[in-house]
Amino acid sequence: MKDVYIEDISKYVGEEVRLKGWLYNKRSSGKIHFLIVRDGTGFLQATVIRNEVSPEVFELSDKLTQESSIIVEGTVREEPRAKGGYELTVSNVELIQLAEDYPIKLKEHGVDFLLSNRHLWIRTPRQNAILRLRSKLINIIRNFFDEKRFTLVDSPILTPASCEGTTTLFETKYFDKAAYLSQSGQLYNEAAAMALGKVYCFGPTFRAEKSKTRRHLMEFWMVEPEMAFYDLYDMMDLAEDMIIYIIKRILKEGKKELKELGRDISVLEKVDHPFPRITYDEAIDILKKKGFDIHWGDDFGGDEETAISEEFDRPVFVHHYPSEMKAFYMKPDPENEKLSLSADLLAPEGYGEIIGGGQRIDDYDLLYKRMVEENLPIEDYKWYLDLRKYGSCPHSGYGLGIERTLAWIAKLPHVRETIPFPRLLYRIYP
Ligand code: NSS
Repeated sequence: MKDVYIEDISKYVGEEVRLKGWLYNKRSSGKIHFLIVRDGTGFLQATVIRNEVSPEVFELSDKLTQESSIIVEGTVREEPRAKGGYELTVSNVELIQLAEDYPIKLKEHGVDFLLSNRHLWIRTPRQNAILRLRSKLINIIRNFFDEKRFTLVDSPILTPASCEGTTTLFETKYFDKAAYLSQSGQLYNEAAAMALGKVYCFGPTFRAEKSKTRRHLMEFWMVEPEMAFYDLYDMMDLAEDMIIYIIKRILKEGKKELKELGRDISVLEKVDHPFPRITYDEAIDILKKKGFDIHWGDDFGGDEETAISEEFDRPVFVHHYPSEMKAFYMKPDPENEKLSLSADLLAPEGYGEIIGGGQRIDDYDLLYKRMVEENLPIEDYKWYLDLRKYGSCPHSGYGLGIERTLAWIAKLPHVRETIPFPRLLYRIYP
Protein backbone atom coordinates (compact mmCIF):
# COMPACT_ATOMS: atom_id res chain seq x y z
CA MET A 1 0.00 0.00 0.00
CA LYS A 2 1.23 3.44 -0.89
CA ASP A 3 1.93 6.23 1.64
CA VAL A 4 0.50 9.42 0.15
CA TYR A 5 -0.07 13.05 0.98
CA ILE A 6 -3.51 14.63 0.75
CA GLU A 7 -2.35 17.24 -1.77
CA ASP A 8 -1.72 14.39 -4.23
CA ILE A 9 -4.93 12.49 -3.51
CA SER A 10 -6.52 13.08 -6.91
CA LYS A 11 -3.86 10.84 -8.48
CA TYR A 12 -5.02 7.81 -6.52
CA VAL A 13 -8.73 7.48 -7.29
CA GLY A 14 -9.74 3.84 -6.90
CA GLU A 15 -6.49 2.89 -5.13
CA GLU A 16 -5.80 1.78 -1.57
CA VAL A 17 -3.56 4.32 0.18
CA ARG A 18 -2.18 5.14 3.60
CA LEU A 19 -2.29 8.63 5.17
CA LYS A 20 -0.41 9.80 8.24
CA GLY A 21 -1.85 12.77 10.03
CA TRP A 22 -4.16 14.14 12.67
CA LEU A 23 -7.87 14.16 13.31
CA TYR A 24 -9.07 17.67 12.60
CA ASN A 25 -12.81 17.16 13.09
CA LYS A 26 -15.40 14.40 13.30
CA ARG A 27 -19.10 13.91 12.63
CA SER A 28 -20.94 10.74 13.38
CA SER A 29 -24.22 9.11 12.60
CA GLY A 30 -24.94 5.71 14.13
CA LYS A 31 -23.44 3.75 11.28
CA ILE A 32 -20.84 6.11 9.88
CA HIS A 33 -18.02 8.27 11.28
CA PHE A 34 -16.82 11.08 9.07
CA LEU A 35 -13.24 11.83 10.09
CA ILE A 36 -11.69 14.98 8.71
CA VAL A 37 -8.01 14.16 8.56
CA ARG A 38 -5.24 16.69 8.00
CA ASP A 39 -1.67 15.84 7.14
CA GLY A 40 -0.05 19.26 6.70
CA THR A 41 -0.67 19.29 2.96
CA GLY A 42 -4.45 19.37 3.10
CA PHE A 43 -7.68 18.18 4.68
CA LEU A 44 -9.60 15.07 3.62
CA GLN A 45 -12.81 13.40 4.67
CA ALA A 46 -12.28 9.77 5.67
CA THR A 47 -15.48 7.78 5.94
CA VAL A 48 -15.62 4.88 8.39
CA ILE A 49 -18.61 2.64 7.67
CA ARG A 50 -19.62 0.18 10.41
CA ASN A 51 -20.23 -2.77 8.11
CA GLU A 52 -16.97 -2.30 6.23
CA VAL A 53 -14.42 -2.22 9.06
CA SER A 54 -13.68 -4.36 12.10
CA PRO A 55 -15.63 -3.55 15.29
CA GLU A 56 -12.33 -2.39 16.87
CA VAL A 57 -11.67 0.13 14.11
CA PHE A 58 -15.23 1.43 14.28
CA GLU A 59 -15.00 1.82 18.06
CA LEU A 60 -11.60 3.50 17.84
CA SER A 61 -12.95 5.97 15.28
CA ASP A 62 -15.73 6.80 17.70
CA LYS A 63 -13.34 7.53 20.52
CA LEU A 64 -10.77 9.57 18.56
CA THR A 65 -10.33 13.06 19.93
CA GLN A 66 -9.55 16.25 18.03
CA GLU A 67 -5.84 16.34 17.01
CA SER A 68 -5.14 12.69 17.81
CA SER A 69 -2.34 11.45 15.57
CA ILE A 70 -3.41 8.57 13.37
CA ILE A 71 -2.58 6.42 10.36
CA VAL A 72 -5.55 5.86 8.10
CA GLU A 73 -5.85 3.35 5.27
CA GLY A 74 -8.56 3.23 2.66
CA THR A 75 -9.69 3.64 -0.92
CA VAL A 76 -9.72 7.03 -2.63
CA ARG A 77 -13.03 8.03 -4.23
CA GLU A 78 -14.28 11.06 -6.04
CA GLU A 79 -16.94 12.74 -3.94
CA PRO A 80 -18.30 16.02 -5.28
CA ARG A 81 -20.04 16.78 -1.97
CA ALA A 82 -16.77 16.65 0.03
CA LYS A 83 -14.60 19.75 0.29
CA GLY A 84 -11.81 19.27 -2.22
CA GLY A 85 -13.83 16.74 -4.23
CA TYR A 86 -12.37 13.49 -2.80
CA GLU A 87 -12.83 11.22 0.16
CA LEU A 88 -11.33 8.08 1.60
CA THR A 89 -13.42 5.00 2.33
CA VAL A 90 -11.59 3.69 5.35
CA SER A 91 -10.43 0.13 5.81
CA ASN A 92 -8.22 0.62 8.85
CA VAL A 93 -7.31 3.25 11.45
CA GLU A 94 -4.27 3.03 13.69
CA LEU A 95 -3.95 5.31 16.69
CA ILE A 96 -0.53 6.84 17.38
CA GLN A 97 -1.47 9.14 20.24
CA LEU A 98 -4.85 9.97 21.69
CA ALA A 99 -4.84 13.75 22.08
CA GLU A 100 -5.86 15.30 25.38
CA ASP A 101 -8.73 17.77 25.46
CA TYR A 102 -7.63 20.19 22.72
CA PRO A 103 -7.76 23.86 23.71
CA ILE A 104 -8.59 25.25 20.27
CA LYS A 105 -12.16 24.25 19.53
CA LEU A 106 -13.71 24.59 16.12
CA LYS A 107 -15.40 27.85 17.04
CA GLU A 108 -14.39 31.49 17.28
CA HIS A 109 -11.72 32.30 19.85
CA GLY A 110 -10.38 35.64 21.07
CA VAL A 111 -7.14 36.91 19.57
CA ASP A 112 -5.27 36.87 22.84
CA PHE A 113 -6.14 33.25 23.43
CA LEU A 114 -5.13 32.32 19.90
CA LEU A 115 -1.82 34.16 20.18
CA SER A 116 -1.03 32.37 23.44
CA ASN A 117 -1.77 29.14 21.60
CA ARG A 118 0.00 30.08 18.40
CA HIS A 119 1.89 26.75 18.48
CA LEU A 120 -1.49 25.02 18.01
CA TRP A 121 -3.32 27.75 16.10
CA ILE A 122 -1.03 27.18 13.09
CA ARG A 123 -2.72 23.79 12.57
CA THR A 124 -5.98 25.34 11.36
CA PRO A 125 -6.79 25.52 7.62
CA ARG A 126 -6.57 29.30 7.45
CA GLN A 127 -3.23 29.54 9.22
CA ASN A 128 -1.96 26.60 7.15
CA ALA A 129 -2.84 28.47 3.98
CA ILE A 130 -1.14 31.66 5.17
CA LEU A 131 2.08 29.88 6.12
CA ARG A 132 2.15 28.06 2.81
CA LEU A 133 1.66 31.37 0.98
CA ARG A 134 4.51 32.87 2.97
CA SER A 135 6.80 30.06 1.93
CA LYS A 136 5.79 30.52 -1.71
CA LEU A 137 6.23 34.28 -1.53
CA ILE A 138 9.77 33.94 -0.21
CA ASN A 139 10.64 31.41 -2.88
CA ILE A 140 9.25 33.66 -5.62
CA ILE A 141 11.23 36.64 -4.36
CA ARG A 142 14.44 34.61 -4.32
CA ASN A 143 13.70 33.43 -7.87
CA PHE A 144 13.22 37.02 -8.99
CA PHE A 145 16.62 38.09 -7.75
CA ASP A 146 18.29 34.94 -9.02
CA GLU A 147 16.82 35.51 -12.48
CA LYS A 148 18.09 39.09 -12.40
CA ARG A 149 21.50 37.67 -11.46
CA PHE A 150 21.76 39.23 -8.02
CA THR A 151 24.11 37.61 -5.52
CA LEU A 152 22.69 36.69 -2.12
CA VAL A 153 24.95 38.11 0.58
CA ASP A 154 23.82 37.42 4.13
CA SER A 155 24.21 40.33 6.51
CA PRO A 156 24.97 39.88 10.20
CA ILE A 157 22.28 39.90 12.89
CA LEU A 158 24.57 41.00 15.70
CA THR A 159 25.84 44.47 14.90
CA PRO A 160 27.83 47.19 16.66
CA ALA A 161 25.83 50.08 15.19
CA SER A 162 22.37 51.22 14.16
CA CYS A 163 20.99 51.64 10.62
CA GLU A 164 17.50 53.00 11.12
CA GLY A 165 17.88 55.25 14.16
CA THR A 166 18.94 54.52 17.71
CA THR A 167 15.49 54.72 19.30
CA THR A 168 14.34 51.30 18.09
CA LEU A 169 17.42 49.22 18.85
CA PHE A 170 17.26 45.95 20.73
CA GLU A 171 20.41 45.88 22.78
CA THR A 172 22.21 42.74 23.78
CA LYS A 173 25.64 41.81 25.11
CA TYR A 174 28.52 40.79 22.86
CA PHE A 175 30.84 39.49 25.56
CA ASP A 176 31.75 42.68 27.43
CA LYS A 177 30.55 45.08 24.72
CA ALA A 178 27.09 46.28 23.79
CA ALA A 179 25.67 44.91 20.54
CA TYR A 180 22.39 45.40 18.74
CA LEU A 181 20.11 43.16 16.76
CA SER A 182 20.09 44.25 13.14
CA GLN A 183 17.37 46.69 12.06
CA SER A 184 18.35 46.29 8.42
CA GLY A 185 21.14 44.68 6.44
CA GLN A 186 21.51 47.78 4.31
CA LEU A 187 24.87 49.11 5.45
CA TYR A 188 26.52 45.72 4.90
CA ASN A 189 24.64 45.40 1.63
CA GLU A 190 26.27 48.60 0.44
CA ALA A 191 29.70 47.09 1.09
CA ALA A 192 28.59 43.92 -0.73
CA ALA A 193 27.27 45.91 -3.72
CA MET A 194 30.68 47.56 -4.09
CA ALA A 195 32.16 44.05 -4.19
CA LEU A 196 29.57 42.22 -6.30
CA GLY A 197 27.50 44.86 -8.12
CA LYS A 198 23.94 43.66 -7.56
CA VAL A 199 23.27 41.95 -4.25
CA TYR A 200 20.45 41.21 -1.86
CA CYS A 201 20.15 40.03 1.68
CA PHE A 202 17.19 38.35 3.25
CA GLY A 203 16.74 37.76 6.91
CA PRO A 204 15.09 38.68 10.16
CA THR A 205 15.32 42.29 11.32
CA PHE A 206 14.46 43.73 14.69
CA ARG A 207 12.88 46.97 15.84
CA ALA A 208 11.91 47.85 19.36
CA GLU A 209 9.01 49.95 18.12
CA LYS A 210 6.54 50.86 20.81
CA SER A 211 3.82 50.53 18.20
CA LYS A 212 0.75 48.43 18.66
CA THR A 213 -0.66 48.62 15.16
CA ARG A 214 -1.77 46.04 12.63
CA ARG A 215 1.43 46.66 10.65
CA HIS A 216 4.17 46.47 13.27
CA LEU A 217 6.18 43.53 14.47
CA MET A 218 9.27 43.66 16.67
CA GLU A 219 10.87 40.95 14.55
CA PHE A 220 10.11 40.87 10.85
CA TRP A 221 11.74 39.54 7.69
CA MET A 222 13.05 41.87 5.09
CA VAL A 223 14.47 41.31 1.62
CA GLU A 224 16.92 44.07 0.69
CA PRO A 225 18.45 44.51 -2.75
CA GLU A 226 21.32 46.96 -3.20
CA MET A 227 22.68 47.97 -6.59
CA ALA A 228 25.86 49.81 -7.59
CA PHE A 229 25.38 52.50 -10.23
CA TYR A 230 21.58 52.60 -9.74
CA ASP A 231 19.88 55.92 -9.11
CA LEU A 232 16.52 56.47 -7.43
CA TYR A 233 14.58 55.90 -10.65
CA ASP A 234 16.42 52.68 -11.48
CA MET A 235 15.55 51.52 -7.98
CA MET A 236 11.85 52.27 -8.45
CA ASP A 237 11.87 50.43 -11.78
CA LEU A 238 13.35 47.37 -10.12
CA ALA A 239 10.87 47.46 -7.22
CA GLU A 240 7.99 47.76 -9.67
CA ASP A 241 9.23 44.80 -11.73
CA MET A 242 9.62 42.78 -8.55
CA ILE A 243 6.09 43.44 -7.25
CA ILE A 244 4.52 42.60 -10.61
CA TYR A 245 6.60 39.42 -10.85
CA ILE A 246 5.55 38.42 -7.32
CA ILE A 247 1.84 39.03 -7.89
CA LYS A 248 1.71 37.26 -11.26
CA ARG A 249 3.37 34.17 -9.83
CA ILE A 250 1.49 34.08 -6.55
CA LEU A 251 -1.79 34.26 -8.48
CA LYS A 252 -0.76 31.04 -10.21
CA GLU A 253 1.09 29.19 -7.48
CA GLY A 254 -1.00 30.29 -4.52
CA LYS A 255 -4.42 29.80 -6.09
CA LYS A 256 -5.53 27.17 -3.60
CA GLU A 257 -4.38 29.17 -0.59
CA LEU A 258 -5.90 32.45 -1.79
CA LYS A 259 -9.18 30.62 -2.31
CA GLU A 260 -9.04 29.12 1.19
CA LEU A 261 -8.56 32.65 2.53
CA GLY A 262 -11.47 33.99 0.50
CA ARG A 263 -9.23 36.56 -1.18
CA ASP A 264 -10.88 38.59 -3.95
CA ILE A 265 -8.09 38.26 -6.50
CA SER A 266 -9.52 40.75 -8.99
CA VAL A 267 -7.63 43.50 -7.16
CA LEU A 268 -4.37 41.59 -7.49
CA GLU A 269 -5.01 40.91 -11.16
CA LYS A 270 -4.97 44.66 -11.79
CA VAL A 271 -1.40 44.99 -10.54
CA ASP A 272 0.59 45.86 -13.66
CA HIS A 273 2.89 48.49 -15.17
CA PRO A 274 3.03 51.40 -14.75
CA PHE A 275 2.80 52.10 -11.01
CA PRO A 276 1.84 55.70 -10.33
CA ARG A 277 4.68 57.79 -8.89
CA ILE A 278 3.95 60.91 -6.89
CA THR A 279 6.20 63.21 -4.92
CA TYR A 280 5.87 63.76 -1.20
CA ASP A 281 4.58 67.26 -2.01
CA GLU A 282 1.84 65.81 -4.22
CA ALA A 283 0.96 63.34 -1.49
CA ILE A 284 0.57 66.22 0.97
CA ASP A 285 -1.78 67.96 -1.49
CA ILE A 286 -3.90 64.81 -1.78
CA LEU A 287 -4.14 64.60 2.00
CA LYS A 288 -5.02 68.27 2.40
CA LYS A 289 -7.76 67.92 -0.21
CA LYS A 290 -9.09 64.95 1.71
CA GLY A 291 -9.31 67.05 4.87
CA PHE A 292 -6.22 65.89 6.76
CA ASP A 293 -4.65 68.40 9.10
CA ILE A 294 -1.13 67.78 7.82
CA HIS A 295 1.87 70.03 7.20
CA TRP A 296 4.96 69.79 5.05
CA GLY A 297 7.55 67.82 7.00
CA ASP A 298 5.06 65.56 8.79
CA ASP A 299 5.52 61.82 8.43
CA PHE A 300 2.66 59.65 7.21
CA GLY A 301 0.94 57.26 9.59
CA GLY A 302 -1.34 54.41 8.64
CA ASP A 303 -4.36 56.65 8.02
CA GLU A 304 -2.45 58.97 5.71
CA GLU A 305 -0.96 56.09 3.74
CA THR A 306 -4.39 54.53 3.36
CA ALA A 307 -5.87 57.80 2.13
CA ILE A 308 -3.10 58.22 -0.46
CA SER A 309 -3.29 54.65 -1.72
CA GLU A 310 -7.09 54.85 -2.05
CA GLU A 311 -6.54 57.24 -4.95
CA PHE A 312 -4.98 54.48 -7.03
CA ASP A 313 -5.91 50.95 -8.10
CA ARG A 314 -2.36 49.64 -7.86
CA PRO A 315 0.68 50.20 -5.66
CA VAL A 316 1.92 53.79 -5.65
CA PHE A 317 5.41 55.19 -5.14
CA VAL A 318 5.82 58.27 -3.01
CA HIS A 319 9.26 59.78 -3.56
CA HIS A 320 11.33 62.80 -2.56
CA TYR A 321 10.46 62.88 1.13
CA PRO A 322 11.92 65.72 3.17
CA SER A 323 15.53 64.93 4.10
CA GLU A 324 14.90 65.68 7.77
CA MET A 325 12.41 62.79 7.97
CA LYS A 326 14.75 60.20 6.57
CA ALA A 327 17.79 58.26 7.79
CA PHE A 328 21.32 59.70 7.77
CA TYR A 329 22.43 57.78 4.67
CA MET A 330 19.74 59.14 2.33
CA LYS A 331 21.14 61.27 -0.52
CA PRO A 332 19.75 64.81 -0.71
CA ASP A 333 18.34 65.86 -4.08
CA PRO A 334 21.12 67.95 -5.70
CA GLU A 335 18.42 70.32 -7.02
CA ASN A 336 16.79 70.84 -3.63
CA GLU A 337 18.74 69.78 -0.56
CA LYS A 338 15.63 69.82 1.60
CA LEU A 339 14.39 66.79 -0.31
CA SER A 340 15.89 63.32 -0.31
CA LEU A 341 16.24 60.77 -3.10
CA SER A 342 13.96 58.41 -1.23
CA ALA A 343 10.96 56.35 -2.25
CA ASP A 344 8.37 54.26 -0.45
CA LEU A 345 5.89 51.98 -2.12
CA LEU A 346 2.38 52.01 -0.67
CA ALA A 347 0.22 48.94 -1.24
CA PRO A 348 -3.45 49.30 -2.19
CA GLU A 349 -6.44 48.49 0.03
CA GLY A 350 -5.11 50.33 3.04
CA TYR A 351 -2.00 48.19 3.56
CA GLY A 352 0.36 51.14 3.48
CA GLU A 353 4.12 51.08 3.07
CA ILE A 354 5.59 47.75 2.02
CA ILE A 355 8.86 49.05 0.56
CA GLY A 356 11.21 51.75 1.80
CA GLY A 357 14.42 52.74 0.07
CA GLY A 358 16.32 55.23 -2.02
CA GLN A 359 19.66 56.46 -3.23
CA ARG A 360 22.53 56.60 -0.73
CA ILE A 361 24.96 59.41 -0.05
CA ASP A 362 28.11 58.58 -1.99
CA ASP A 363 30.20 61.59 -0.93
CA TYR A 364 32.51 61.09 2.05
CA ASP A 365 32.32 64.60 3.49
CA LEU A 366 28.56 64.84 3.27
CA LEU A 367 28.05 61.42 4.83
CA TYR A 368 30.48 62.29 7.62
CA LYS A 369 28.62 65.54 8.27
CA ARG A 370 25.24 63.80 8.38
CA MET A 371 26.57 61.24 10.85
CA VAL A 372 27.93 63.91 13.13
CA GLU A 373 24.59 65.73 12.98
CA GLU A 374 22.86 62.51 14.05
CA ASN A 375 25.37 61.97 16.87
CA LEU A 376 26.41 58.59 15.53
CA PRO A 377 29.60 57.09 17.01
CA ILE A 378 31.91 57.52 13.99
CA GLU A 379 34.33 54.83 15.27
CA ASP A 380 31.70 52.13 14.72
CA TYR A 381 30.99 53.30 11.17
CA LYS A 382 34.54 53.73 9.89
CA TRP A 383 34.19 50.76 7.61
CA TYR A 384 30.99 52.24 6.18
CA LEU A 385 32.72 55.57 5.50
CA ASP A 386 35.54 53.64 3.80
CA LEU A 387 33.11 52.75 1.02
CA ARG A 388 33.10 56.46 0.10
CA LYS A 389 36.90 56.54 0.00
CA TYR A 390 37.61 53.60 -2.27
CA GLY A 391 35.74 53.78 -5.56
CA SER A 392 32.56 55.39 -4.34
CA CYS A 393 29.70 55.45 -6.84
CA PRO A 394 26.00 56.26 -6.99
CA HIS A 395 24.05 53.35 -5.54
CA SER A 396 20.55 52.59 -4.38
CA GLY A 397 18.52 49.92 -2.69
CA TYR A 398 15.38 49.17 -0.79
CA GLY A 399 13.81 46.88 1.77
CA LEU A 400 10.58 44.94 1.29
CA GLY A 401 8.82 43.75 4.44
CA ILE A 402 7.67 40.17 3.91
CA GLU A 403 4.89 40.32 6.50
CA ARG A 404 3.29 43.53 5.27
CA THR A 405 3.50 42.29 1.71
CA LEU A 406 1.87 39.00 2.64
CA ALA A 407 -0.81 40.76 4.71
CA TRP A 408 -1.73 42.71 1.57
CA ILE A 409 -1.57 39.75 -0.82
CA ALA A 410 -3.77 37.64 1.45
CA LYS A 411 -5.84 40.63 2.64
CA LEU A 412 -5.30 39.86 6.31
CA PRO A 413 -6.45 42.20 9.05
CA HIS A 414 -3.11 42.15 10.90
CA VAL A 415 0.52 41.18 10.26
CA ARG A 416 0.50 38.88 13.30
CA GLU A 417 -0.91 36.05 11.16
CA THR A 418 1.76 36.35 8.48
CA ILE A 419 4.70 35.05 10.52
CA PRO A 420 4.82 31.68 12.25
CA PHE A 421 5.57 33.06 15.72
CA PRO A 422 4.93 36.81 15.86
CA ARG A 423 6.91 39.04 18.20
CA LEU A 424 4.48 41.73 19.23
CA LEU A 425 4.69 44.60 21.68
CA TYR A 426 5.39 42.94 25.09
CA ARG A 427 4.52 39.47 23.75
CA ILE A 428 7.27 36.89 23.33
CA TYR A 429 5.32 33.68 24.10
CA PRO A 430 5.28 31.09 22.62
O1 NSS B 1 12.65 51.17 7.60
S1 NSS B 1 12.39 50.83 6.23
O2 NSS B 1 11.45 51.65 5.55
N1 NSS B 1 13.74 50.85 5.37
C1 NSS B 1 14.87 50.22 5.73
O3 NSS B 1 15.02 49.55 6.72
C2 NSS B 1 16.00 50.35 4.75
N2 NSS B 1 17.29 50.26 5.50
C3 NSS B 1 15.89 49.23 3.74
C4 NSS B 1 16.90 49.35 2.62
O4 NSS B 1 16.91 50.36 1.95
N3 NSS B 1 17.73 48.36 2.44
O5 NSS B 1 11.83 49.35 6.25
C5 NSS B 1 11.61 48.69 5.02
C6 NSS B 1 10.34 47.88 5.08
C7 NSS B 1 9.07 48.70 5.28
O6 NSS B 1 8.61 49.26 4.09
C8 NSS B 1 8.13 47.65 5.82
O7 NSS B 1 7.60 46.85 4.79
C9 NSS B 1 9.04 46.80 6.67
O8 NSS B 1 10.35 46.98 6.18
N4 NSS B 1 8.98 47.16 8.09
C10 NSS B 1 8.27 46.49 9.02
N5 NSS B 1 7.45 45.43 8.92
C11 NSS B 1 6.86 44.96 10.05
N6 NSS B 1 7.05 45.51 11.26
C12 NSS B 1 7.85 46.59 11.41
N7 NSS B 1 8.06 47.10 12.63
C13 NSS B 1 8.50 47.13 10.25
N8 NSS B 1 9.35 48.16 10.03
C14 NSS B 1 9.62 48.15 8.72
